[in-house]
Amino acid sequence: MAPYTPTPDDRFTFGLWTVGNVGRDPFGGPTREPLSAPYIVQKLAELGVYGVNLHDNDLVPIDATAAERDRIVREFKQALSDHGLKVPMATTNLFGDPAFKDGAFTSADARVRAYALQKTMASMDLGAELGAETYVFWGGREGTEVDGSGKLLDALGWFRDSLNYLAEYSESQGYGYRFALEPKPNEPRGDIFLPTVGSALGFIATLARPELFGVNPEFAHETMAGLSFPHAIAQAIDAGKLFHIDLNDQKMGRFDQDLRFGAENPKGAFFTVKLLEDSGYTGMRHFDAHALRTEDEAGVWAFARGCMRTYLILKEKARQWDEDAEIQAALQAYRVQDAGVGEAATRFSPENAAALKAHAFDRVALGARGPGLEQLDQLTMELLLGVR
Ligand code: GLT
Ligand code: MN
Ligand code: MN
Repeated sequence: MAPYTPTPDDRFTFGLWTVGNVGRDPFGGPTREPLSAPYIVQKLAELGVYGVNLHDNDLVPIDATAAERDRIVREFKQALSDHGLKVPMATTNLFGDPAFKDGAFTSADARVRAYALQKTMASMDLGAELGAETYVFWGGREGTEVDGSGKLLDALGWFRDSLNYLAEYSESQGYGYRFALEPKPNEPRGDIFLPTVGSALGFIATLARPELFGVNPEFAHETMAGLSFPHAIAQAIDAGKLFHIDLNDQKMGRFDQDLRFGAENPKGAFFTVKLLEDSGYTGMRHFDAHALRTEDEAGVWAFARGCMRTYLILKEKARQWDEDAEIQAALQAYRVQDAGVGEAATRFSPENAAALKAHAFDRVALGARGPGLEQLDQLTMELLLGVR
């Protein structure tokens, strides 16, 4: 097989809404014809993808009758089994319909909050029927433009109550979902609740069943917040909470671009791949991105192939980085292992603390040491640029 050709073992996934994106934006209508779900399944399987994820309404229109729903789901399941594709993750569209214009779980209207619960339970039923194990909550409309509404604290409480309710529903149905909260700082709302990975992690600790919840960080969303994606996922990994990941790319300070993975910030993409691979992350590598609005259908499949090829190329680069003697020597020199104080700084005891307090450090020498980071970073750049 040609190098960098994906296979299902790579656990790459796309959403129906990603390759199915028709190129609509706030200033113009679609530039591409819609692709049917069974056709998307066939094309993704041909590309070596492992699975396809969906919102309820990516597959079943919001106003479908029960009979229409059953027919659509039957045809979709047939396509999945014909082409050997899985549905690892499902989620709810709680942002498209005007009913959710001022929030779903955090709407000030109790009827909307109840409807959001009802819609999500139906969508969880659908996801379970398709075999999904991860359930994502992206609260796109959960936010405000008008803080004069005074609902900031109430909204977090309503959000918590809804997530607690849905976790119990999942458990009572025996679905066994792991839930992943997806943060985003803004767009479509002026300010979205739980804007960053750190906010979501803090909120999870306040839920009734925190062990069922993790995060679904997205490269573009942390970047929109001016933050580092590798740092965000490192914190999620450290907390044991990286349940899912949305890979794409983004220029800082722009609208949500959802660019092809690695298209804008290959170095950030490299350290993202390296963290996932080094940490032993076993979840899906989901690409939540779409082809540029300029593209036709051929451009859509070039986009999808490109996301996966870039991941695999960077995975190979990460392996080279680990095996590069000069890089490893620079790393070793950077990390000074022995603090010269024996056990005193490794574990608290009154004796250790007394010994550490009595130790004489050469503060000036500590400050004078050059850690070699310029050279280390240049070596990384040269490796990424292909001259090592
Ligand atoms: C929407 C959003 C994404 C979320 C999807 C899941 S929907 O496309 O921009 O970041 O991951 O609800
Ligand atoms: Mn996005
Ligand atoms: Mn996303």
